[in-house]
Amino acid sequence: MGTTEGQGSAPVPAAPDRAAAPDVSVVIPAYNSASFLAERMAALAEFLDSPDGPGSSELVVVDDGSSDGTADAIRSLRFPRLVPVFRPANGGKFAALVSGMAAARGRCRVFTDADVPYEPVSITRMAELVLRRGVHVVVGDRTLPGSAYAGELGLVRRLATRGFSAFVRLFVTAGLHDTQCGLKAFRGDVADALFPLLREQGFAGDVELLYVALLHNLEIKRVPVRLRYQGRSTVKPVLHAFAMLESLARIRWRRHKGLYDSAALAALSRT
Ligand SMILES: Nc1nc2c(ncn2[C@@H]2O[C@H](COP(=O)(O)OP(=O)(O)OP(=O)(O)O)[C@@H](O)[C@H]2O)c(=O)[nH]1
Ligand SMILES: [Mg+2]
Repeated sequence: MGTTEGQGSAPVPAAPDRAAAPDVSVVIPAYNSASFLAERMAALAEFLDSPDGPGSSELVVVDDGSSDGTADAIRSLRFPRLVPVFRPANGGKFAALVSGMAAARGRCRVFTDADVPYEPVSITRMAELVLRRGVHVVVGDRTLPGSAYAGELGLVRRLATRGFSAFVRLFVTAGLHDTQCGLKAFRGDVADALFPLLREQGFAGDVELLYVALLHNLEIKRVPVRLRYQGRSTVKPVLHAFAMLESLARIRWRRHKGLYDSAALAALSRT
């Protein structure tokens, strides 16, 4: 008897996909990172699969329209659970994260930088909070006891970071001490609703993200992080202070226009 692939017997696509979702997606925005990407991704993948790792995982690596062969470097990565994403033009870190988060399926979604600057064991801590306790957002915080950070930086960078944090804390993110840490984690349903609302890039992207999370009364927890690699510093204190003021004005304007309204986030804050 010939098998009839009729309507009734055909496998149902789409929905079961979620059932196969990994515990954790690690999303990496990569811009002109070809020289170190393979090495850092291999080390990260090894950690994710180790007993210290966060459980089942996938690695989502996003090329942000790089000009140095980063896309080819991503194509050459050989992990079974790699999700490559290619953006045709450079859009900035958070544009890359929006694309990566949309492609990710994990019940917990973590992002960090392509050079994996923090000890990845924090990812496991964050995933526990998200997956076992249902926390909406977990942010790395370089000011918490157990963190290792400040002593390894130069004085100017340290003062710039402190001043910037104090400013943002005062005007934007209430009690959150470190808004800028490049390691953050989200419940999958929170990421799905939150990332499409974001417009800012670079340092303002982190502020916007937390602003929207606080606006919707999401639960935000902090975990300590340990810095392993310090990148070349792109922080220019004075220039960034002005750019920051502009970004803050844009964020307030968007809120005023209702661009951060989200029925999905409003519903999530009750779960
Ligand atoms: N600079 C930059 N980074 C991008 C862009 N798009 C994606 N990224 C990624 O965003 C992450 C952070 O970028 P970095 O340039 O290291 O910025 P940073 O860590 O804030 O600053 P450093 O202290 O200089 O390392 C990296 O993973 C980049 O590959 C972009 O358009 N510009
Ligand atoms: Mg960096």
